[in-house]
Amino acid sequence: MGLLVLGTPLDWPESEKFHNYVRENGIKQFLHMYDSFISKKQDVLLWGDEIEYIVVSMNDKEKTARVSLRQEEILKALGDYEERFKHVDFSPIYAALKNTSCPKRTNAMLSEAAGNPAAFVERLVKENHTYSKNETTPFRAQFVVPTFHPEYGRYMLESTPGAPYGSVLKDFLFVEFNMLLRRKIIENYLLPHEHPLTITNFFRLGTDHFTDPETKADGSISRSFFLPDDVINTHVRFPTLTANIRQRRQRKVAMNVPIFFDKNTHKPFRDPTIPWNRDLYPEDKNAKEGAALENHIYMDSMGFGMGCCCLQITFQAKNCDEARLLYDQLIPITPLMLALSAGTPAFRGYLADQDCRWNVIAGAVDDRTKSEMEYIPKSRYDSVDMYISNDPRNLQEYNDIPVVVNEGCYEQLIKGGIDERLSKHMAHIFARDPLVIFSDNIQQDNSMSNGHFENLNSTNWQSMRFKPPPLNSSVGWRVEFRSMEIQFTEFENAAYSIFVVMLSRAILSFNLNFYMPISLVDENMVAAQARDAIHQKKFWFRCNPFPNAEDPEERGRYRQLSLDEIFGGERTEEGFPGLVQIVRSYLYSCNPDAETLCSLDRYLRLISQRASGECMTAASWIRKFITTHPLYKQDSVVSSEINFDLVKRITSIINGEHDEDLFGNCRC
Ligand code: GSH
Repeated sequence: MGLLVLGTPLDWPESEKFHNYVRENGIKQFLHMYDSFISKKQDVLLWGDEIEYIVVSMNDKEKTARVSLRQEEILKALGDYEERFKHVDFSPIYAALKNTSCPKRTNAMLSEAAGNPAAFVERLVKENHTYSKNETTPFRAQFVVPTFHPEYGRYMLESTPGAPYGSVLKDFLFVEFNMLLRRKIIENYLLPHEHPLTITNFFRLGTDHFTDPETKADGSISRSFFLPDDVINTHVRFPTLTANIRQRRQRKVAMNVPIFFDKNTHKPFRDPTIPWNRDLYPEDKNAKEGAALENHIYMDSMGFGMGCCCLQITFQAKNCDEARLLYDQLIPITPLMLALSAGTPAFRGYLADQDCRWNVIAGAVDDRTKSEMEYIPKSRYDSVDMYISNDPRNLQEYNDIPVVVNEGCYEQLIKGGIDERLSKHMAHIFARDPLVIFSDNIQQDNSMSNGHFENLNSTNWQSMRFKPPPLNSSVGWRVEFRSMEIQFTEFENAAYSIFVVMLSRAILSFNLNFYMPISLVDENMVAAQARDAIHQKKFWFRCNPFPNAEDPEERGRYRQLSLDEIFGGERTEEGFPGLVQIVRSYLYSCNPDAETLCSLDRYLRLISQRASGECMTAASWIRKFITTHPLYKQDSVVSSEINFDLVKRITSIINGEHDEDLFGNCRC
């Protein structure tokens, strides 16, 4: 989540008058950025993660778990914290942690450090903890306190490390600590009954009594049957996005996730919780007129999607060309990591017959009108439509799905000297309308501002995002990897992040080629979301990504493999060695010391074991918890009691309790 602009947003009919103006000037801003930065070379490889949380309020007496709507207060306190401690050198904390192998002690130390890092460091120094900055903390963020940001849901928080991680292997050792420190800092500002959970969605979002404080679903912004407007972040950007998507679309958003049919689920399933006859807003008739499907869980508001949490990684590349190549090479990896991180088997209090959030968010911000749906194939939140690198390995035949562009913008880009592929990509992003325009921010100096450009780039939420350098900063060309679902623990979130980062390094240093027709990547995106995709689905994959693949026989060889084969290898002589093995080779090529190797090995083992099914994905684990709960009636319903016990159990796991199903022997 970038900086939030203050001001007055235009309502939809008013904002429509400025769409072309915003687009034209957005392109001018892009051209200015491009010209200013294209020759900027040799940035260092940096990266960072973003973690999203759902704050849950527990009531042990009533046995309820609800989402807590205290985002503003919590963020205000976290902002004060950042201000107060921004000059504290955190390196002694990381150094002390590195010498602690016991997770319980790590937890206790981090809780203490999070409360008052200055006092904690003082104590460490007094107790004469020796540490050498150079040896123990290559992580660049010595003096940077983690940062916290708002997100769509008023029960959500987001955190980032505070400064990017560098390219040395040793930095990886600080990732998990940094993530844990962030959670501990948040915990300091919560009430005793609140917990910051890293779960992809709240299992009973949009059911009865699911918020604390209690609210009613009758708001005019989303006009949802189920989600009160009070669950939307109150910053004007978010209600405006919500209302404008609905208005542009000329009806409410509609997501229908197939219900998981269990023994006692009524067949056909016609959801008894839908207030079919409500007559509060004109959109109330949408459901009856076909928006709500039989045998599905129907959702009708942006919050069901953007109220989900994910794990995102942003990389800074050396230069624009490298960013474009990395963007392309990671596109085929996005569905694989989505499947491996699956964590969303329940929506609105029902078990679903799918495991991921992806298509729900896609539907939640789908602003296309009925007629546009006939010629614009995807929502503005969806998988990438085209590769953008000028690398000779990016063959035209791989770009085999329609890419809708704004012709005017395309011409403007070409005239501005941008090559065909990048022009097409940007004109594709600019084919959408700007969703929120602030009246006081229309006039911008295109050489000083990138507001109009960002307006569109940041509301095209695709599985990868290409980000030019912002003006007036030292930040370079970046790409964002956006498909992963958030995991319960720092151990897992560190493992998934580090795996993707190491894979990106392996891609660049071994010059790997994962290109394949983008239509097949899209097929994989569908497969990734299936229930138990690990065991049930196969994924298109280029099995010889190595540079010797010039031979025409090798070219274009993609086959369907299981995730176990893709990550763990095909286990035949000629077969694909597996992504984990490729990452291991990269790791060894960096000559790691034993400590680094041992630490990173835990992460690689988790990735392998998740892909093989030895360890469960969060989605399978949650599903098993629900279906084996003594109060579960085999009717697909996640009752309030089951939800409470589930949240309790996840909280204990986050706090260090071992779970064989999730971690096998990896989290030690
Ligand atoms: N939580 C989302 C997911 O699970 O994929 C990702 C976060 C996201 O896209 N947030 C929206 C946004 O616009 C909030 S409406 N973020 C700012 C951005 O993408 O630049």
